[in-house]
Amino acid sequence: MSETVGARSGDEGSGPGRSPGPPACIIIGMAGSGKTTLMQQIAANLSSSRTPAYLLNLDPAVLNVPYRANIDIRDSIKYKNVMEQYRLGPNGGILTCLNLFAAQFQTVLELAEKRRNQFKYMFVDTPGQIEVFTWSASGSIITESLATTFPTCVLFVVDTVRCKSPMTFVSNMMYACSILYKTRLPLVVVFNKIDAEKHDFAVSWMEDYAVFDEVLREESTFADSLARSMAIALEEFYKNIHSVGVSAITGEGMDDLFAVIQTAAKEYDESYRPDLEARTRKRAEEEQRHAEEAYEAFQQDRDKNENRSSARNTMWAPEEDEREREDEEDQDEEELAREETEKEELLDYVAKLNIERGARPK
Ligand SMILES: Nc1nc2c(ncn2[C@@H]2O[C@H](COP(=O)(O)OP(=O)(O)OP(=O)(O)O)[C@@H](O)[C@H]2O)c(=O)[nH]1
Ligand SMILES: [Mg+2]
Repeated sequence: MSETVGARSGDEGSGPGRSPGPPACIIIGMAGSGKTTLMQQIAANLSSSRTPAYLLNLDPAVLNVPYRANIDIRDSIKYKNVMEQYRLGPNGGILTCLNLFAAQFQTVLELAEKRRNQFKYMFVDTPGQIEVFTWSASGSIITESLATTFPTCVLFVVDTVRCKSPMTFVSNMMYACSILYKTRLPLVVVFNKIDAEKHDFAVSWMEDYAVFDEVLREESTFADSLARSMAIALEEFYKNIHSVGVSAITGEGMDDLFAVIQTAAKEYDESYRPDLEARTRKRAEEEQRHAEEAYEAFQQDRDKNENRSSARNTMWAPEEDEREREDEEDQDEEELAREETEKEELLDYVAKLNIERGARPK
C-alpha cells in the first residue's frame, strides 16, 4: 500500500516521447457509499482552483446530478422508457441503458479526446448497482475503451462508517480485489465519510493483519472465521493498491485524493499501459491469425470447387464415357427383352384365339 501527497497537475508523469493525457478516474462503489456526492465535491474543489475537468454521469437512474456533467447518459437514454419498452425491472433497466450507451461510447471518447488538452482530469460516476457496471460486457467495454485512451484508474469508494464491522470491511475489500483483477487498472480505495468515522482503523487493519485478528478474537462466529481467512488472502492485494480517507461532504482529504490519483496515473503509464498494450497487441494478433486462417480455408474451398467444375467442363474422362456407354447398353438390352416378351405374349394370345375359333362350331 502506498500513498503520496503531491502537486495537482494533469501534465505529470509523461511516458517516453509523448504526453500521457489527463488521468481518468472511474468511480465505483457499493450503493450509497457516496460516489455522486464525491463527484460533486470533486467538481466544486476543482472549480475553486480553476482546474478544468471532464465529468461523466453513467447512472441512468439517478434523479438529480449535483454537478455539471459534460456527458450525461440520461441525455441520450431514458431509463423509464427503456424499462417500459423492454419490460424490465430496475436493475435490468440500468444494465440495458448501459448496453445502449456502450454502443455510443466510442463517439463520447472521440469528443473527450479532441479536448484532451483542455482538461486536467476526467471523472466517471457509475450506478450504485455495482455489479451492473463491474461485471457487465458494457462496463468492460467502457472501462477498456477509456483505459486505451487516457491514463485510467479506479476509485473504489467505501462507506467508512459501515466498515467498522469486520465482515463488511472484508467484503468491501474482496470486492475491491475482484475489481483490481478484473480491470487490471491502478486502484485507490477511497474511505469516504471520514467526517462521521475516521478511517485509521481500516488502514491499521490493512497494514497489520495481527490488529485485524485481534478484533476478530473478541467474537468467534462462523462469519468471523470466514473474515479471518479472507483477510489472510487479501494481504497480498493490499500491497498493490492505494488508500485515502475523504469526506465528500466537508471536502476533508481532497488534496490527498488528487495526489494519489497522480501517483496512480504515473503507475498506469509505467506498468499498466505497457501491459494493456501487450494484451491489446496479442488480441489483435490472434484476431489477425483467425482472419488469415479463415481466409485460407475459404480459398482452399474455392480452389477445390473451381477444380471440380473445370474438370467437368474441360477434361476428357474415359472411365466416365465407358460407364455412360455401359449404362446405355444396359438400357437397350432391357428394352429389347421387354419387346421380346410383349411379342411372345401377343403370339400366345393370337394362338389362343385361333384355337378357340377353331374349336367353336361354325
Ligand atoms: N456524513 C457523510 N455522508 C455522506 C458523505 N458522502 C455521501 N454521504 C451521504 O451518503 C448518502 C449517499 O450518497 P450518494 O452520493 O448518493 O451515494 P452514491 O454512492 O452515489 O449512491 P448510489 O448512486 O445510489 O449508489 C447521501 O445521503 C449523502 O449525503 C460524506 O462524506 N459524509
Ligand atoms: Mg450515485
